[in-house]
Amino acid sequence: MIPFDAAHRAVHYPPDRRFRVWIRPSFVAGVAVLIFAPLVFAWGQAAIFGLPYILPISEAPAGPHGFPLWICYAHFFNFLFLMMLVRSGLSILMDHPRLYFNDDCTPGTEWIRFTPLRVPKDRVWTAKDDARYISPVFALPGYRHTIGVARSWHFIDVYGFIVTGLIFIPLLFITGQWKRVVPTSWTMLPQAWNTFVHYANFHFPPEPNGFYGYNALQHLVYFAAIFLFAPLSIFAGAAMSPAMVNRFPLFPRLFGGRQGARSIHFLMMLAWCAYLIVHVTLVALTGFERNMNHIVLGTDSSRPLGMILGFAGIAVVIATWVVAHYASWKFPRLLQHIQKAISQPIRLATLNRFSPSQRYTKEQISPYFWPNGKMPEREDWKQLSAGKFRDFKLRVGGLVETPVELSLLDIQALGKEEHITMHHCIQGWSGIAQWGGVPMKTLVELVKPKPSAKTVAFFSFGEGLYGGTYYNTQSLENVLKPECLLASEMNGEPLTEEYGAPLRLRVENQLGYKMVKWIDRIEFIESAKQVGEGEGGTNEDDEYFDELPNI
Ligand SMILES: Nc1nc2c(c(=O)[nH]1)N[C@H]1C(S)=C(S)[C@@H](COP(=O)(O)O)O[C@H]1N2
Ligand SMILES: [Mo]
Repeated sequence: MIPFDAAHRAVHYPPDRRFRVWIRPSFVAGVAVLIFAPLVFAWGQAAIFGLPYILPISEAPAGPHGFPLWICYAHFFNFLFLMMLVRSGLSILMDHPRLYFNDDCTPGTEWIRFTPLRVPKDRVWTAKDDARYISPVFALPGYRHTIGVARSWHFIDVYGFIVTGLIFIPLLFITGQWKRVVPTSWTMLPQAWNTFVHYANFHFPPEPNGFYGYNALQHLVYFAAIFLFAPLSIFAGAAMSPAMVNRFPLFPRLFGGRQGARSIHFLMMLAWCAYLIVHVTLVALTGFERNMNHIVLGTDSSRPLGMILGFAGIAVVIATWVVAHYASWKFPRLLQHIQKAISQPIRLATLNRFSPSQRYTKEQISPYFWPNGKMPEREDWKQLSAGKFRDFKLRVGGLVETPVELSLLDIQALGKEEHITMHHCIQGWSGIAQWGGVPMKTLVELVKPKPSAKTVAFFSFGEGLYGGTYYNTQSLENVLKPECLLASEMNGEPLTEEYGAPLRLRVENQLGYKMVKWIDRIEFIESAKQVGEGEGGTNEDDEYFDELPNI
């Protein structure tokens, strides 16, 4: 259970809960043109030539028609999962309430922000400071900085959504039902336009019985939802994964980069919501009872049963939001473990095998890099920092043949590599920087882990969000991959206090919270279960983050 004590209230239920949306004016203008241009054409055409003729749709039950039960079930589960995805997605969004089309996420370059705040320039303003509150009426679990739990829901539901699709789409093609939603002739395009001209002029075109066929516009819109919105949403989501971006840097470029993918993922959410509103309105206006019998019961009658069961289905979906809200606060650990039980095996078999290999240039280095985490308050760190870390000794021990204590000079003598890489914070922002330091592989070879050592734990001078030493763990296998550095430099300069002096971890196929800043000591251990609450790190213990965040 998440205790709602003063510390948690300050994070999740802050005094400042204002909600503001700002959109860049040029973006508003662009969208207005995109919406109004077709409307103006449709009004002009109707005014000059009258409403266009629409080919009648055959009512004869030739070819695939009707709604088999698998379509009715797929329809219900899509609705259930999509609503959960939207609601948990909103919680995730509010943890970094700004969207960009540029990978550096410099404040002021966003095209939309959901915060009334401007980033102050006269003091450190971390990404966590920037997180905003959202009401649990709209988001799952809502409140502020609940991204760990929100991600558990988002992933559990996306597996549900994908499985529904993996059953639905093959069945469409096996049963011939695909002909009802895939355009089969070019004449459908002008017919769809003609139908649009009718709607745009507030005139209902002749309505075919949906049991046998849809009008051309409806046909195309269903096609778009299944074969365009769904894959685009899923692939734009995957293009935000650090493991994907670091192994296949070209993939996110399909979406205009890592932040482009995030923006498109959000715009797809808006597209789903717009679709839902128009779809439900038209279902209601074109013979509600009959339409509900089609999709709920799979029959073509006009009795009220389908409508009643349909409302019951909607009530069930709303009930899942209430249950999910309750579960989020009462059983966050269980949710985290369910998510892990599904995700971890999949990620170990897929994303985790990729070795990072990024190619960014000096010109791509971000002019701004969001800081995150709580600056250490420990006296020894402050004194070490005052002495430029000349007296600092990194202790490396645990299950190793040769425990060592290394000064920064000793570490420098081990060699240096530099990589320009993209950082991904779980909250959503990214940034490109050049990191310099000794490869973790060199350190591992120096200390010679014993065969039982499978995990490396990094302990910080700093504290976690709710206090206690900040730590995180990595599998030994992962720190041996290329690009994993014990970094002492950022953009060619020694690490500053803010960015993790004297040492920080860089492990590019994972999210930012796995990269401990202000490293005090390193310990080789058997399993992450031996440290803290055993979930993999401070954020995993206290904020319900994933232990293996390749996404
Ligand atoms: N010690 C410590 N390390 C930490 C954190 C922290 O809170 N404490 N935050 C992590 C998170 S969430 C991120 S995104 C990165 C941020 O690194 P940056 O400040 O260089 O952007 O540091 C990670 N390392
Ligand atoms: Mo982060």
